Amino acid sequence: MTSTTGTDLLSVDASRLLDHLRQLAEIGGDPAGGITRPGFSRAASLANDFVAGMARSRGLDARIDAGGNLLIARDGAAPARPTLLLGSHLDTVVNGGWLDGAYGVLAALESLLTLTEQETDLHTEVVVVAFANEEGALFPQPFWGSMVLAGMSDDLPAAPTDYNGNPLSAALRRAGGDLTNLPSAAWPPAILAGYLELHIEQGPVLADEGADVGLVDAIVGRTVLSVELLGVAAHAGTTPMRSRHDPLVAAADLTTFVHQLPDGGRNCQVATVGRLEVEPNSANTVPGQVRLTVDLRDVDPVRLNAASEAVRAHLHTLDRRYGTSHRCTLAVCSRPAVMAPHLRRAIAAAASDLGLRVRDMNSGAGHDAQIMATVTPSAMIFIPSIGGVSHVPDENSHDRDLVAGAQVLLHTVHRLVAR
Ligand code: HGY
Ligand code: MN
Ligand code: MN
Repeated sequence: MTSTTGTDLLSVDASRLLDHLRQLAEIGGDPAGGITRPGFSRAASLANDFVAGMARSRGLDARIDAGGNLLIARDGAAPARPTLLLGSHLDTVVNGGWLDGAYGVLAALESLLTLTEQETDLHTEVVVVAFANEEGALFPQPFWGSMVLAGMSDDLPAAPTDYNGNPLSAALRRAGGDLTNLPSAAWPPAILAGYLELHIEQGPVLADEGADVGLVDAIVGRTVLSVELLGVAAHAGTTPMRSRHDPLVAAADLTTFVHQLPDGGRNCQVATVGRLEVEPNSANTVPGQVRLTVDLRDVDPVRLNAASEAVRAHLHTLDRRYGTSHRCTLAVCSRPAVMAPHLRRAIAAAASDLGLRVRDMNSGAGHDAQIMATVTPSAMIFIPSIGGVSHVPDENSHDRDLVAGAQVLLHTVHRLVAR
């Protein structure tokens, strides 16, 4: 095998990357469409097993840490050596796409394989990470794995459960982790040389503008409020309209209020009611209780907080208007993150060497990179999403963009860690 001095000969194995992506997409296929591989589900463990098996078959080490993260390193990599982490996540939302997260993990693995096969001399170790439960689709603690690795496990619930009340402890043990030993999975910031995440844009900007690569400058902060609206269940036929306390009508009012919050950018950037559960959910019973989520996002923490306060104030208005009551808890609170300028410069230089058109942009989606940015310089590379869609079965990107993004990652890593 010849070693490479410059980056001109450096290239990912495009067919290997695309094959790996398509094989991984077979895991968690959902008859209702797309991929359903929620964090800590059996499908998510099968995805970890697939990627770990592939890495081991090519001579790399692969292990699961106490938080359930998959870590892949060169054989015998010194754990105490400064390390550049590359990664993303393998879990998905329900009926999600084949690239959200998976692309970043497999492209990171492709970088590590290429550098190893070409015997590139590295002054800094490179480790690939597939973070556990980034989405929070079953266990509603998104960014679980990156928070554990970043040493933030104290900010996670002590006894987390899934949406059905099942404890995480058993599911995490099945996934190879250990809820009683999370601190052992934290990396000392001193050995972290940085974190890079390659990801699909999940929006329309790059495709609309004909850019090849998105250079992320900031990632939005995200607040998710878990809301319960409490009314009085009653017979749908015999209960007069004037005496009803219907939480579903209040929920409809709240959903419209949330939808209008962004109001052309005056408040937070985007606001969404994405989950709604009605009880008893019976055609001939006035609902007694509604549970819903309010997802608010903005790059400015002040605007994000103002939007959250506006929702809380409106809940009291609903109580008076509909004779209902409410409970509101903070389910997710991730801070906005600014990406590291020196890593962004390395990405821009790599993309320029490859003759690719780069576009600076914010990320409207949340990512593990915003958690990692709290402990080490972090940066993200986006590629175009066809039709700008994601978190749906139609999520897709062109092969040429999938390969180009992986090349940018590889060349960026080479610039940062090769002697
Ligand atoms: O919700 C998000 O923005 C990310 O996909 N977890
Ligand atoms: Mn996602
Ligand atoms: Mn993602």
